[in-house]
Amino acid sequence: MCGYCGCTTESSSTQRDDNARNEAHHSRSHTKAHSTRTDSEYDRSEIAVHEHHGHGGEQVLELSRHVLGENTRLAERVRGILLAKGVCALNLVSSPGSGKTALLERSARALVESGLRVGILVGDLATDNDAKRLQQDGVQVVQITTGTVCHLDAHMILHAFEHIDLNAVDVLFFENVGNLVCPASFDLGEDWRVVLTSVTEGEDKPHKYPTIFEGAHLALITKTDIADVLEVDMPKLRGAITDVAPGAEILELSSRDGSGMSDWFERVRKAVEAKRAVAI
Ligand SMILES: Nc1nc2c(ncn2[C@@H]2O[C@H](COP(=O)(O)OP(=O)(O)OP(=O)(O)O)[C@@H](O)[C@H]2O)c(=O)[nH]1
Ligand SMILES: [Mg+2]
Ligand SMILES: [Zn+2]
Ligand SMILES: [Zn+2]
Repeated sequence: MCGYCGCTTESSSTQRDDNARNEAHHSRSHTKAHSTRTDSEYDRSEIAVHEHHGHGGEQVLELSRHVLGENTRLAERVRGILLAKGVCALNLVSSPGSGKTALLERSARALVESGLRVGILVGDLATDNDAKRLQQDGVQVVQITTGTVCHLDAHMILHAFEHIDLNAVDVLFFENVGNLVCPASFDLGEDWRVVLTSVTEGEDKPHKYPTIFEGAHLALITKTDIADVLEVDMPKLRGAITDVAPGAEILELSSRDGSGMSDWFERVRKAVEAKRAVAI
């Protein structure tokens, strides 16, 4: 029996075994979430279909899904554990290659130097490349290999808690699977969702993938060191983010040359202090 999530999956001493088990375990959850509304675990799911015509007269179908039920219940459990431990959790979401791991490599070093204890749960379909990159003194890293699942869910987070000492963590980062779609639907019990969009991706991404931006507390425009050479229209990109996420603060930064990083560290420290103030 898993101590954190209460499921009957047997605990395993190796991350490799745990990953294999999670792959099977969570592939099933994911298939359920995406395949049927009548499954008992997801019977509170809703799929809303809205049909209208675009500017060119084309037919547009908008499908939106709010997956409640099991993930929401487990995300509340994550939230409760983090509150009891006084751990601040930040969920980093973006498309593949936007610079999540590079940001965490640099951030972890600086945050540890400033006296914070850092944990990172990193999700990828395959390989532990990111976990290896993130390994450094004072940082606990757990790789979650998701197999065919293109997002992290709360159940995976609870299992990862079996491999990390939360009593020795002040700030816990979830590096989500690189994907601008599903991670938006899966609450991980985090305090903040942080969405990254790099200057290489184009100014239209917030309009094309609004859901992931809408729920974000903070939007980071990454790789600003190469913005000029790409002739990025920064006001247009910032405007697109504000259109879909008027409440999100926007920071511009580069993990390569370090510009904008001190503002980001300040936000992280503020989030940690806010969590400590409400911890039980
Ligand atoms: N020029 C520049 N390159 C960067 C910056 N941050 C990351 N990169 C590069 O962008 C590529 C992808 O960076 P990652 O940090 O691996 O991106 P990621 O979001 O973790 O990718 P996935 O985990 O695969 O989703 C790497 O080649 C990085 O060196 C930056 O600030 N400036
Ligand atoms: Mg990465
Ligand atoms: Zn479980
Ligand atoms: Zn998915």
